[in-house]
Amino acid sequence: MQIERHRIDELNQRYLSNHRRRFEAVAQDVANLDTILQKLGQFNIAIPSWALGTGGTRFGRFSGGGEPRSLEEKIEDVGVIHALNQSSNSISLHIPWDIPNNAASIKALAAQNGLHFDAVNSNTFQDQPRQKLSYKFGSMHHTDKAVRRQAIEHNIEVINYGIELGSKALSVWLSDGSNFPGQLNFRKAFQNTLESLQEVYQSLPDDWKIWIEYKPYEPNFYSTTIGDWGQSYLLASKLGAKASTLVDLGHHLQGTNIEQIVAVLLMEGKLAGFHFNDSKYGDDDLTVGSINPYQLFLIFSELVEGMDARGMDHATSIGWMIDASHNVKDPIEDLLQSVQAIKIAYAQALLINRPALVEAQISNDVTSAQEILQQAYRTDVRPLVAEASLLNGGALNPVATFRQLKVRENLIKERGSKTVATGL
Ligand code: PSV
Ligand code: MN
Repeated sequence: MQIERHRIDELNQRYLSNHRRRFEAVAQDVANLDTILQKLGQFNIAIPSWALGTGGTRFGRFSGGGEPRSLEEKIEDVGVIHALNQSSNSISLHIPWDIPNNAASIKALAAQNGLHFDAVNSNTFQDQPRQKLSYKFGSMHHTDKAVRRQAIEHNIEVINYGIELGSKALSVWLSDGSNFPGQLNFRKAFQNTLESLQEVYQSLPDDWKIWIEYKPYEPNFYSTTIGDWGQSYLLASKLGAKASTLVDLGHHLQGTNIEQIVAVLLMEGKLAGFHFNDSKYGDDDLTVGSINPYQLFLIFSELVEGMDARGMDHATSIGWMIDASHNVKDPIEDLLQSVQAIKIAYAQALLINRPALVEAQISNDVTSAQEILQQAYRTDVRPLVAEASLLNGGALNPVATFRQLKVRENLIKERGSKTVATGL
């Protein structure tokens, strides 16, 4: 299903006068309004191919109706999201959940929907039906060289799929770890991982990157071989310039100061990008901004400051992607909400009075520093985000428009009510 532009325009008319009033109210206090609207208009967040179906936990999965049954249908769903928000112009594939069997036609379909391919993701955390050796005790860190070889070859295969699609990065998350003290020699496990990644690194085309994701626990509950940003950073440093650290917001222990991690990685030129989601307890994969929007804002505050300090293009110099899924919402609505939350946090970060903040920091005026940050955070920037979407031909209110256009009802008619998308 493709949404025609004129249908979005028609629905925008309903919200227009209300929007204008709200927009004028906030715009009059924004000094660099045009720049902010332009930056918001250029900002895109990739959609993961595995988030388009209803997710699940190990206790169950409650599929919604009209879920995409193939990669083609997943691309169409991302096309719907992008038509509505004009901010999701790429899709990130997870192999082998979504193998592009005919790259040329998949690429053409994506282009028809205004999309390109973001990073490709490998999967050595599950055994596949025809796989020779098991990943039960890990993949790249495995004690058996043959298992490590299989994992290396899988990653090279994923790079090759990505080359055909025009991707420019391989994103690696390893579930390798241990469940009990004594199970693993940490040093050897790390060394094996490094050597395996080095082989993968050698297969990267010149203009490619490798992004290394970390996670403290799950599925292993005693140790994870790439458990935190330090371990990921160490690997990325040893690998070379094409390697950097990917931050998944859900991959931190409670209370971790993620914004500080982001600031340091950015300073070192080793921040690959993000997997956005939100969480209350662990890797909960909840809608971005649903639990702790202030943390998201603080992360964006560091991003804007750190990227500006290095002269980096906000929209394109690192990878922006959602990595979320859950049981109870329509996946497209969830993704629309997530993208909005990211753009809101970004807009608020752009509003921060930087010179005043620098002044407050230099003079150790802690009270003013907090006031300055919260002045931006407490500004209702939703009309700015809506205006940027409108200027790009998107919906003023993506979720409401999705509902008014009865997209899900149409997808159920087209695909049936008992479909299950691939993914976790
Ligand atoms: C692992 O929890 C993770 O964040 C990795 O990015 C995986 O590729 C993704 O989730 C799969 O759901
Ligand atoms: Mn992730």
